[in-house]
Amino acid sequence: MEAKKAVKKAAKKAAEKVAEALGDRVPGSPGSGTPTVDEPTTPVAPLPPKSEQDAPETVTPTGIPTGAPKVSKSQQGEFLTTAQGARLRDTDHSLKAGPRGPVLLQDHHFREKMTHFDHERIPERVVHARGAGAHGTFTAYGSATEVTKAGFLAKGKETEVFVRFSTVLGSRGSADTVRDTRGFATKFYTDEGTFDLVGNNIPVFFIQDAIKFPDIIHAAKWHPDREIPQAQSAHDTFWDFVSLHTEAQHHTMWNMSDRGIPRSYRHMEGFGVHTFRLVNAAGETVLAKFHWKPKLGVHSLDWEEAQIAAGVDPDFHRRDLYDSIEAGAFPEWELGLQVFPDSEEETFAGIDLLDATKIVPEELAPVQPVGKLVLTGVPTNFHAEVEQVAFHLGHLPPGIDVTNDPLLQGRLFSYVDTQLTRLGGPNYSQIPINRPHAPVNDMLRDGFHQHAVHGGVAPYRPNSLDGGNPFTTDTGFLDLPVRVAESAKVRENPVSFDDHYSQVRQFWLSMSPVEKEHIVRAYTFELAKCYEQAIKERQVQCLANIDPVLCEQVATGLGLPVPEPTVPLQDLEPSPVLSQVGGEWPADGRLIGIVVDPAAGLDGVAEVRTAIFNAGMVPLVIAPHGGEVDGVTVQRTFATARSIEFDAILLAGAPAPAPDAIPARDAKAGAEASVTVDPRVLLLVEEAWRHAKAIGAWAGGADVLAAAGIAGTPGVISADSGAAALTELQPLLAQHRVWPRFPATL
Ligand code: HDD
Repeated sequence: MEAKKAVKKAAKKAAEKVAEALGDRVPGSPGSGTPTVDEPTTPVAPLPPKSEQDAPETVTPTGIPTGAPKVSKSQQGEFLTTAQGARLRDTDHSLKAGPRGPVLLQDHHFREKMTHFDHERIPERVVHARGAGAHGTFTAYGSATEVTKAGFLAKGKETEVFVRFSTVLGSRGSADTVRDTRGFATKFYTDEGTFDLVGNNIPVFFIQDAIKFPDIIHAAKWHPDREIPQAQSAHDTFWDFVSLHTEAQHHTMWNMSDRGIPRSYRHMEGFGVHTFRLVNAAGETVLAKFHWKPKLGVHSLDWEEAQIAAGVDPDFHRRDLYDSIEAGAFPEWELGLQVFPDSEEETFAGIDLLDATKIVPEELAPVQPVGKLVLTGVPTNFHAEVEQVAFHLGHLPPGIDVTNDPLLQGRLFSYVDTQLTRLGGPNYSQIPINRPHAPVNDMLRDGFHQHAVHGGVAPYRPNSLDGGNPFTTDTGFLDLPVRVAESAKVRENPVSFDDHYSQVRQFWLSMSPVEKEHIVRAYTFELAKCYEQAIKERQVQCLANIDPVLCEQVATGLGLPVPEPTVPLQDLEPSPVLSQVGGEWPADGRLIGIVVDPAAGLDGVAEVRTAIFNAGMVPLVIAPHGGEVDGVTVQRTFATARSIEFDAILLAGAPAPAPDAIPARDAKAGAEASVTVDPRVLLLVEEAWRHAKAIGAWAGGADVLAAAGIAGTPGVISADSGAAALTELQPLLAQHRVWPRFPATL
């Protein structure tokens, strides 16, 4: 009893001492500089968890329960805590020996906060570091069941997916619109295990054998001495490699075409590239290539537009993806298959199906649609989902198997291997975004970042201690018993891999004149950025082996002689489907800028905005200042708007130069101009015109067309009202660009 009293007395004395030391700095007391809420001395029940804070494995971002057990939960509730859940009084001041310090080592909250921050970053992907991802659903048409037993391709079956798009060469923070190949990787969380289709927007690859992957990437990425250029192929080492290693010429031609600068991820095709082997329920096999066909068609940026975007909005593609999903213009693709007989030679129409530098033209083997992908959910947390997602070509469900394509075979090693460094160990498939939606019952144990609490004592087979569990099953994944050719071990390619030029020429011959013009300009630009004369000359020799006109044009641009071809030119039948020009596609989610002149009033602007919304597009009002104009909300000002953001421009007025147009360039006055227009509006219109975008005007807007000197040119509309201008504009948008405006001389 006495002892208890003494303890109480000592505790009281200690408390008085603390109070005396703290004085008016008692947290929560007036003037203490710390929050005045009662918490945590008067605890209040934490708020119920917010639904979006549920563990990602239980509910997908589109709100569909995955049925997985609730094993982890992200942060929730009202009160700030330590990582251990202890509530905190203060997170703004270090614990110091008096207000002027020094800081005490014992400040465990400081150390926890800082240590965690210091380790927030993980290594970026060695390739495809820059990317964006989204959630969605794949719905199968059932048309593939004849050739594959994969359950997710059965009629009407819906499967959750996560897609990550990327560039290849740049670092995580690099610009989206650089000239490069784009990654198109899809994770299907199927009931029979995850299927990863890890493709690109280009159907061929630089190399035929994976052992050369480090070489092409070393050549294409920055120079090792100064780590420049960033996210560019326009430099010596890239062109050194592709001109010496001519199997790369086909992929390079695609890169130099408009496919290398997509308008957005929504406007890209995707290709599984390799040939896969499919097996149906009867055990019959076929060879097949996977294709993604965008609902909105394949469209590209203009090269100048891409360059401006890289500075003005480096996140152009990422923003487009997320904005379109949030606007309800859900990106959509059809998955299609090109199917070939599973012959012993593994060729089709003379094309070696194991050569990843070759396509099979769609005119020879049509792409048959087997399902639809719709992206509907943006990530909740970029790091947790987009950064940590890990794809692997070996993630295959029953019904889909690999072939002996030597590029594919090497990839089967690389993707798991790279995650060990990037995601810190072998348990990355337990990270929420990577967790299969099929039940998992493996015998993999322990390792860094092990999250599972495995029961049982016998993670081995056979066992008699865990009731023999788990069992194998005959319905599981079957490695197809494909015959392996009898041969000596060699480091050699088949002879059929030797043709490096015929399909490159076929691509060139399949392009429209304007696309050919763009290809010439791209090669000329990129090679002109090289310093080494020998490299330029060697690549020009490669162009001579593709086409004399292409070679002559580029050589002239570089000031080089035109060489003779060193291989016979082969004229394969052109494949018109490779061209982007000539079709019509939906304009869903396209951005229409509307320039207004507050001084002249906003006649017809509200009406045209509604009409744009109703057409499934997004209107953005551009005015001299922010806020509202005549009750209409302004989304962009003359200071923030740049032409690259808009797919078309409508002009509702001719705003005079505003005071903030400084540093003022002289407002340009066209020959017929009767008014002086704000120079930024003129720049906007001039760029839109140069990039072959549709431009419409009504009321005072027609004066801008006159001031820019573009009235009456193709794709420039002058109408009586905004609604009439929009009606004339829509067919132009369906064709993506006003093609006749590009000077095409080829
Ligand atoms: Fe690869 C990432 C696509 C050949 C090695 N690759 C990666 C990504 C895509 C592709 C889209 C990004 C995945 C993501 O978003 O996380 N890669 C391809 C295509 C190829 C190809 C379509 C040829 C047809 N790749 C290829 C080869 C190798 C690799 C030949 C090596 C043998 N790729 C990798 C990698 C990466 C990768 C190093 C880096 C990050 C990652 O895997 O997860 O393992």
